[in-house]
Amino acid sequence: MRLFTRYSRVQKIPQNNYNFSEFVFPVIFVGLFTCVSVLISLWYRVLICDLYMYLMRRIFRCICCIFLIFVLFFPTAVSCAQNPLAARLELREVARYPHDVEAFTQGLFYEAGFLYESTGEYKFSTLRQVEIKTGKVIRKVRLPDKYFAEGMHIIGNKIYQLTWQAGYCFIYDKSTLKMIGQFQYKGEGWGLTGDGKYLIMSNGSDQLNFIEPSNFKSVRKISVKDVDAKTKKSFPLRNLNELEYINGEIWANIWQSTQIARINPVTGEVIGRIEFSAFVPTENRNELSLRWGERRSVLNGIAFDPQNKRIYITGKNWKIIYEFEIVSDVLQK
Ligand SMILES: [Ca+2]
Repeated sequence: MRLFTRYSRVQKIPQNNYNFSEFVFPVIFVGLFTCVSVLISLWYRVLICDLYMYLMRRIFRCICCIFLIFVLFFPTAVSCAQNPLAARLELREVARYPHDVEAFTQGLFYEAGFLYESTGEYKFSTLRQVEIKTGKVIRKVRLPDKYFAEGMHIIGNKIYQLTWQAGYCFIYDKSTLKMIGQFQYKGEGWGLTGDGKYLIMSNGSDQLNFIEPSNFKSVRKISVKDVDAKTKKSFPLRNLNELEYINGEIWANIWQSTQIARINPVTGEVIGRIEFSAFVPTENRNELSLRWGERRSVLNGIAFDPQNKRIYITGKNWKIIYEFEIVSDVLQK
């Protein structure tokens, strides 16, 4: 049963708007033709009769009009034509489930009808298995007070859980939630997902690190880049937080924003953004962290059920987990 009918459409990003070389040569050609026409008309103005001059004026005006129309409208037409993928994604909210408001969500993962969640903050960090429809915590382990848990991901029977600044990735046995190992890394840990072969980790910058799960060694890194809608210039997209690998794309929460970026895992280019501002619970909209003076209860948490093509979205201390179905989509390409 469809409980709600809100739609979340992909925000159209004018990246790769047009290939400059595709229209620069026609523009140069028309421009040169116009200049030559002007020179000819000036030459005849001096030497030739008035009738010919009259015809040349008419031709010149027509060429100017064509030139202006070409310059003004051609880039726009190409922009619409070359960005069909982002425009095609459409999500529909199909259900809302309760979410523990004490859960400072840092990682979310779907498997076999359950959600696995990593919650952060010192003294309150946990790893938990959650029943989706009731929000009931089935199993939970607490981390020592000195650790601030971050993103998590499951490969086989192993659960990988990052810590923020401690530099540890803890490994748990999924069937018992007992810690069975750990890796150390440099820098901060934020979000974690996997592409089926490697773990993919964010650290709050624009970098995504692909990591071999057996030894936690870095295999490669990508820099995530978006394009400014006004200036058309590329810029690094920083503050990448919770992650999810969804049918060949990396989806990333952008910290302190209400948007999720869809990222090409090979090039790091942002394919599109999804705006979730309409789904932020009222009580979480302006809540500021007393500790950091910034928005605290932000959108953070993406999980994907590949069998049913469902996406679960929540935020830090939100009381709701949203379930979306993919209505029309490039994910099923
Ligand atoms: Ca996730």
